[in-house]
Amino acid sequence: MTRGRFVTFEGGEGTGKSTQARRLAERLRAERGVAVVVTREPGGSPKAEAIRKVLLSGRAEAFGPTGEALLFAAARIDHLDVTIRPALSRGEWVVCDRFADSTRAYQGVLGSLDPELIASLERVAVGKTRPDLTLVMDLPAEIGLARAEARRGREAADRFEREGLATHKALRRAFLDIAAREPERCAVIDAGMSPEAVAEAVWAAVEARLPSARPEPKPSTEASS
Ligand code: Z5A
Repeated sequence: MTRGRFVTFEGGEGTGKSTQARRLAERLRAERGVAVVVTREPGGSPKAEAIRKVLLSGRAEAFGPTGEALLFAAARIDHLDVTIRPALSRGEWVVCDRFADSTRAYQGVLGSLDPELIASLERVAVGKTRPDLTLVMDLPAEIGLARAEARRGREAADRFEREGLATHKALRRAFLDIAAREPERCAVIDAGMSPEAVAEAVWAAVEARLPSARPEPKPSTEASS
């Protein structure tokens, strides 16, 4: 059986990753007829969801930036083992809301972690299961934060949402840097358009980078004279 495709959404807060991950999955099912697993990080498996709670509550901050990065990696190992690799082996597509680029960006920016340490953790946690396509959702940090705040309502901000505007601007740059370094894997999407227009841009990137397997043209049955 052919391995499925692995697509990740990355970018700052409130850039529409969850919205677009859901929309892409629906369109893949409808237009390509493929089975799709929609998942997220941190989380995506029971043990990783438990780690997510600790990370977003801010309780893991006491371990310092390296400790937090190790917890993200531990969650990722379980998520890959339990959810992502089995789905890909079944020939399904996996659409994941955040993945290893978020560790590069967030732990790189927030903890000033050595990129070599982050790369080593990525090698250990991710191994060969790299995304086939990463959609980097790009939006001015002010707009993303305003969207996230409006959606949150009266709920308290989590450990990462509490970071200031300067940090969120640095995160935007970090994601754009990743896309510039790996243009064959990453497509930058203007996330400032309407949800419908963003969905079209996402679909165009998927069609261009991961075209559906077209059937071989049938050999002509006409006798050649
Ligand atoms: N983190 C990390 O540090 N290291 C790691 O390795 C990983 C993660 C994997 C997870 O938070 C946090 O963990 C994350 C980084 C850190 N921190 N932050 N901040 P999360 O999963 O809870 O949150 P998030 O990933 O940042 O997602 P989000 O804030 O929920 O935003 P989103 O998924 O990008 O957007 P959305 O939920 O689709 O949309 C947000 C709102 O905007 C919503 O009301 C939508 O209806 C609206 N929206 C969406 N699209 C549009 C458009 N096009 N126009 C107008 N309004 C829109």
